[in-house]
Amino acid sequence: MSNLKFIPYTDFEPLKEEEMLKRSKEFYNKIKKRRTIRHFSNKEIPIDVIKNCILAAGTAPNGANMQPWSFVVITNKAIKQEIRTEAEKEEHIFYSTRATEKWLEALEPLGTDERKPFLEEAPCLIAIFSKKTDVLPNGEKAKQYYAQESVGIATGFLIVALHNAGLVTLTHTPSPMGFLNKVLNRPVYEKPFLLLVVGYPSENAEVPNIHKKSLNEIADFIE
Ligand code: IYR
Repeated sequence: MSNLKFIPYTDFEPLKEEEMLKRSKEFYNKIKKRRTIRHFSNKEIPIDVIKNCILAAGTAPNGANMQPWSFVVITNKAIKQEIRTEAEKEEHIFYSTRATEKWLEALEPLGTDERKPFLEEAPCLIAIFSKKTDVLPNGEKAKQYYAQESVGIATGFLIVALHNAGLVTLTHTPSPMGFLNKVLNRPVYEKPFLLLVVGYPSENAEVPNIHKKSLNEIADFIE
């Protein structure tokens, strides 16, 4: 690495409009095949694929380049079991008391409930933590900027990278997720952001018959 404060950006690849159109369409056609999966096979994942996808996530734009994230990859059976037990405790309270009638109604098409067998069945869990502050190598504390936004963007990158690598994911958000600090032995300044379940769909995996909004519904063009 050079010591220059700024270096020329030479990685930009100019494209013809036709090619831009083609690539944007191809990408949309690929990403629209991504589905949140709740039925996983127990087939193991090559760990190097996960490592590459996390490297891709780590390229996300973020506040003051502080990269306020930690990705904890769990393939250990006993830890996955412990996470399932703790998540199901929270989910039981969520589904029986915390969630409003309206919220449960909104979840109905997804068919979710308090049972989370995929936390044990899937080969890999990635717990994503957002750092409110970080500890520098000299032991000093450093405030992080836009940590939630940054980690959200990095998580998006990760989900896309995993989809592109031929894997499926479930963005799981047991709430509250404080148990992840305990189970995974993470410092208090790391806040659990979400738990990504990663693997392959089981043979008979099904997905809810739901649809994405049209362009008109999600975008306005002001010229
Ligand atoms: N965390 C619960 C409930 C849940 C909430 C939303 I918003 C979802 O899109 C899906 C589930 C669960 O995982 O079951």
